[in-house]
Amino acid sequence: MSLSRIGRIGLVAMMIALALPAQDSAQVKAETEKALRHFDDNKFGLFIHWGLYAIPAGEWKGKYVRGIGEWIMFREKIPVTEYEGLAQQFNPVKFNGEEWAQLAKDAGMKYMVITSKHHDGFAMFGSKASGYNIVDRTPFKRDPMKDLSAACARRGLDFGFYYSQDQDWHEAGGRGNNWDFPEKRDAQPYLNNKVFPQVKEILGGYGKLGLIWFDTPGLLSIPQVDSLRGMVKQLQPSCLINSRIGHGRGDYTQTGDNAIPIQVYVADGKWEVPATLNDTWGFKKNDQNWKDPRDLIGKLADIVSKGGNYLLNVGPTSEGVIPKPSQEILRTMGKWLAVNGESIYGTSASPFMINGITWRATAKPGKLFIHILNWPGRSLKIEGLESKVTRASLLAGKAAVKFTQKAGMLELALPAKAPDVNDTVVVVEIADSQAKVADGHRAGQLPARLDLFAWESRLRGEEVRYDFVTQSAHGFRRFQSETNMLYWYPYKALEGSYQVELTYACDDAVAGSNYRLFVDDRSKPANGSIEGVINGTGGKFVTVKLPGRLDVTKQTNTIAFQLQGDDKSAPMKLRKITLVRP
Ligand code: JFZ
Repeated sequence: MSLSRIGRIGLVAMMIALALPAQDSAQVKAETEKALRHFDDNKFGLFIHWGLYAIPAGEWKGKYVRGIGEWIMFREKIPVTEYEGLAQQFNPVKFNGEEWAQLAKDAGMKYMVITSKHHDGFAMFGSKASGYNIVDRTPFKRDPMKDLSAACARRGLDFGFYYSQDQDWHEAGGRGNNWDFPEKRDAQPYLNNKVFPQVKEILGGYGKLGLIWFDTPGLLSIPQVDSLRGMVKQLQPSCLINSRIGHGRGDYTQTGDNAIPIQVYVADGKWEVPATLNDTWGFKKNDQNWKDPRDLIGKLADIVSKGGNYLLNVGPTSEGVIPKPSQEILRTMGKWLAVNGESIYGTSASPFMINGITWRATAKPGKLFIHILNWPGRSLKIEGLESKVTRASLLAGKAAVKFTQKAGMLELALPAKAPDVNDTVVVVEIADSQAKVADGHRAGQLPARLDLFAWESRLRGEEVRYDFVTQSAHGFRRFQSETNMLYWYPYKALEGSYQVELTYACDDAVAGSNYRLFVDDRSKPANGSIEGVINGTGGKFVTVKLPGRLDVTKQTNTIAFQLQGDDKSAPMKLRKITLVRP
């Protein structure tokens, strides 16, 4: 992985510049690179957020609490002494590690990551370093992580732990709890007495760990983070560390939650998208906003075509049950993967730039897998392929697909209807080991007009919905503390100044709200924004040119769309924005 080597050289240069002691040995480097290749082949994993927050499950003192369930202690400023009481009620009698591991296996997942300690500070494993743990404080009295890690090992699933290293609302030295503890904190005693010993415990007691998933790096210093990294690599050199350890000390990158880069993204090494099946990580009893398996299968193909892994989350109940809808969704994905896995596992990213939502490509030597996500009818045209195609066939059932190829245009003859509405994969065999793609079509380049569809965005907010029939999102509600919106993530792919077009539909009766399309975050309109009024379209989809320009830089994290002022036009249907190079 040459590109991650670039990252590593940068890291080493930085370490030398700062004269830091912790530097990976040759052995650690070699083991890490091998583990990264293995991790890259895995593509698909199960994330599990499980903790005391599954008891309140999104409700506190009879009141519904908006937002992600595992943050309830923070949102409600629940005193440590009161939150601690939850431990006495935590009794997951229905927990069965074999069943959880088997679900991951049935879903076609290759690895599992579970919360050993989330921001609430409660250890979900037997810890000697802190009495605030599942064995010592709950009626359950057992360490479920022992069962789970063994069940994963038996099935050949890589096992990893999430560990919140900086935020810990249970400790004065941890970050985040300013309702029980003074604002000023000293992190070092907390690190020495809790974090370092617990990280040793999770590395020592559960067999070989595929990875450690740190989170929300905040105010830990570079030397503190280096100690943490050094400790992990000393105990298990092949254990991967994610980027949320902070200060660029990870082995691979996390995108934001549910955040998918809009183009092929391989410049900064391996990455992973952590994502939810509904709108929470930890269990919330009222959250039934489940994603459609078709959406998730498409997102898996999309992410893999761009070079990433997909880490999909479930939030088990306090009884130890993974919600039924989550199980059903994952098993549906597993059925698709059982037939089409060859087009996902062990593949490399698309050699083509991403343009539209009709198809994506993944690759193996001598082969392209064309994932058809939105059925184009009897013909699919793929522009820019210069390698000679020798054969094309459906991956499911192996039936041959007729094709023609002339002047850099491959045309596949397809059935009128999608054989698999989730993602029909066509295997295109080529005469070259690596596909040759013409200038203007290659990954890393952009078309003159770039459509950013609602399907490719992150739907932010509990009321936003996507509709496959109209290929649009709606439900742009506004609340006092938050606003529903769509986010697109450029990940360095999009530098430029663009004219923008908006494709949407709005019934006249609900027209009139103001909209805002902007880059970066809500608070600073740094790179400017485009604002205007949502006019009625008689319910029909129209494309309108917006005034002004949108400037996107390498540092731009997000492009976002939201309503402003009132949300009368919330039911409007937004299909896409188009960035046009002037
Ligand atoms: C963090 C946690 O706070 C959350 O509870 C959950 O565990 C999630 C997986 O990770 O939340 C984040 C962290 C980083 C970003 C967004 C949410 N980010 O970088 O966009």
